Amino acid sequence: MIVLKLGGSVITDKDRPETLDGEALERAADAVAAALEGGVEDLVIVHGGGSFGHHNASEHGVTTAEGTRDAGAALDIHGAMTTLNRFVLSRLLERGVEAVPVHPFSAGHRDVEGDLELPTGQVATLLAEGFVPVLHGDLVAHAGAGATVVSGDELVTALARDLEADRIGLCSTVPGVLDDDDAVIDRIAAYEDVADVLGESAATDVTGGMAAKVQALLTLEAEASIFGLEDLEAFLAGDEPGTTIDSS
Ligand code: IP8
Repeated sequence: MIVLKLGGSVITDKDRPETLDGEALERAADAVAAALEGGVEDLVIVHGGGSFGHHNASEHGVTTAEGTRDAGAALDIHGAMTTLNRFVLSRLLERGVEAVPVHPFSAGHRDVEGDLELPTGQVATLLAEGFVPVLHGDLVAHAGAGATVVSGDELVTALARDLEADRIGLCSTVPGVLDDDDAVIDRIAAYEDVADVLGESAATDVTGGMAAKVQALLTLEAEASIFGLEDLEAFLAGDEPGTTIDSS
């Protein structure tokens, strides 16, 4: 099983609120459709927010830790993400991909510690029935805090762990994890390898910066790749483009 994250900044125009990067989204959808036609099975897609969701969340002061108990605010943020999800689904459907939505707001929650609980039975069953489940960064109920943001990266980690993914791909705006000279680092086996480039600690990096991504991916059994849109097809074909993160 492959978990593929399409970065929000890849598929939207980050500078303009609620604007797609239509060309990039179509390119990503083309690559997914081609891979499925070429025999790839069991693909779960997660997309981020980019210019959808983030500005709504910041207008309402909502983060992964700071919640809201205002239903209007919750609907505003969740609604922006479901709007983007519709666009992603429609580009996939147009290409014959059997893509269906799974909205984390209706499925998951955080406990009082902020730890994410995400049931995955529906995702596993959809996969077994031949669908391509498409999840997205969203809000989730958060014990003691109302509703808080769940990022696409957190969903990727939870899905990969629970469904025992074979491969994880993060399609990003950069071609991989970059070193001080902006060259792509080929392989990361331990955080110490990159601590001087990415910073010693990812503790303050809760919203999906590279340090947090790498640290989260290092905790997983499966090999993960971080790559740019130009390498999505290669990743889905089984190559290891960009940076490979493998702690095994
Ligand atoms: O772009 C963001 O998901 P991300 C979700 O993966 C919201 O961090 C609601 C801002």
